[in-house]
Amino acid sequence: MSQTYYVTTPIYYVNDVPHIGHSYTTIAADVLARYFRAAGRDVRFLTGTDEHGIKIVKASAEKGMTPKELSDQVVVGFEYLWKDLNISNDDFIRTSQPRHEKRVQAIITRLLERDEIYLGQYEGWYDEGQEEFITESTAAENEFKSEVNGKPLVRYQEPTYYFRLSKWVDKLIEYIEANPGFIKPQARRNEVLSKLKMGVEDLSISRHKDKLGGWGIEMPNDPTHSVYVWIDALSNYRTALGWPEIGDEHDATDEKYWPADVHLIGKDILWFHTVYWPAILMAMDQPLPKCVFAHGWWTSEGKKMSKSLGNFVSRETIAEICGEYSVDVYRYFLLRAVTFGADGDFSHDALKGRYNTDLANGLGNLLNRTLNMITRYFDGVLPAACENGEHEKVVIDAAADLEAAACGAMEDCDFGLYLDKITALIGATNGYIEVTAPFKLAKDESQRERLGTILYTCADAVRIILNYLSPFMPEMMAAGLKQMNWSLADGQTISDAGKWGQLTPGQQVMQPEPLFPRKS
Ligand code: ME8
Repeated sequence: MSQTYYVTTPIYYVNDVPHIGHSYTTIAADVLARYFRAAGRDVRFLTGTDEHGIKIVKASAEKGMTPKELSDQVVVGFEYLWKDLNISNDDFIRTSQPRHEKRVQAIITRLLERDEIYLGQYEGWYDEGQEEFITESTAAENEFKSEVNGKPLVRYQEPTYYFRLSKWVDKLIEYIEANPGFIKPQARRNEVLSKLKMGVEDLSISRHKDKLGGWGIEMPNDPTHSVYVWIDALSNYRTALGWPEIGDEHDATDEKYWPADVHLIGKDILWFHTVYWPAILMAMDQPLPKCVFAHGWWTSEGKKMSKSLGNFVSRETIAEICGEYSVDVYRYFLLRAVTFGADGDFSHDALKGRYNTDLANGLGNLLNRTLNMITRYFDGVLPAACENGEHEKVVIDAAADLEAAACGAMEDCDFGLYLDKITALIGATNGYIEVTAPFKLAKDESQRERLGTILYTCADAVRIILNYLSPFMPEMMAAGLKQMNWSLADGQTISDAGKWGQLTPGQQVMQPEPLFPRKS
């Protein structure tokens, strides 16, 4: 049985349309899923939508729709976007699905049975945009406005069920300190630890049903209350795997994938994923996810994205970008432009610059030059490498370095390191062509063998580069590998294919068709 790999994205709210931020997390998850599938792991990749909560109720009322109608409409936008961006998710969970709703009730029942939930009275501030309770001191610090969207906080006063979160704080701190890889990047881990050490109150986990117009998951012990949307939403990572068992056809179907290898999230929802979710799992004696990775925030053209500023990168804008460059280039850009974990800015200029430097001048040029020279000097038949010397060693070492680093980089969600190793190999191979000057050797018949060695070396380096870039740019890399007339053998993993010397001399390659024409 192959080792499992379970990657998730946040489930996105349906009160707003999909945009670049959502696409970022989902593309990152897709790259991981594609990489680990190619590495021979048994992968589960989950995404979906978060459809309950006060903000969906309000957004639908503003549009004169029911929450269900709004969800059904917006979910289509997400599904289309994922299809357009070549997202290979194995499941798409909607929190309004019975498979999820019934299991959330089963989770609450377990917590009730363990006396982890009690009835109390809530009075305090609530950020309806974030669906988050805000303490008196934080509310005052932010002038009683949302830290995220600046809208006024709302005063809530109602009987509510509480989860005994405070009871788990010491265990959580202990766990986070003992498991340095649990929260990444490290700065986020430190942030959570210091906030936890300041003390945490019990968590209100129900809402009076009237407030939600009946939309939400009913508390199994009290029909007048609905489950707090974050408890409902976080549970999706387990309910989608058929846990807990409730006697339907989904029972335990995919439980082998738990614990998740990584929950990818944006930094805005770090606390929910690294405090509420693990505490709930601990309270049920369940294993915790291996890692929660919080990436940074995208602005657009130097400013926070907003529809009124005209810099909102919507699904339509993404479609335009993909039309001009290609889906693969968009995917590559998002993960190459900023270190995963840091904030980034999207701009058309940055995209064009990156495209021309990395793809047109770097990779595209290397592929074209290599295939052109094989076509011109050897009638498109790949020559053999005879003797490798010091110049070949530079390229072969860069390829070995990539092969050695790739899997670890992906385990760490370190797309930057992974792509740096690829860029280094592209640079080494382009540099190798400059130094060995095959176009000069081609004029000298006595240098045929040497010329063959050089072109074989370039071709194998290109093959390895295309192989390793496939999770990022699946379609364009497949087109490149087709030009090279090479494909993975049955059962061969991405790491097997990353080893040097797998092209067969005597094999015909195709005339190059530029994959990345330069943009002016
Ligand atoms: O928070 N830059 O849903 P949501 C980068 N339903 N990433 C961004 C972004 C930006 N400007 N804007 C959004 C929710 N994101 C909850 C999650 S999970 C159990 C429940 C991405 O629709 C990023 O991944 O507000 C962020 O965490 C997520 O969208 C928030 O999506």
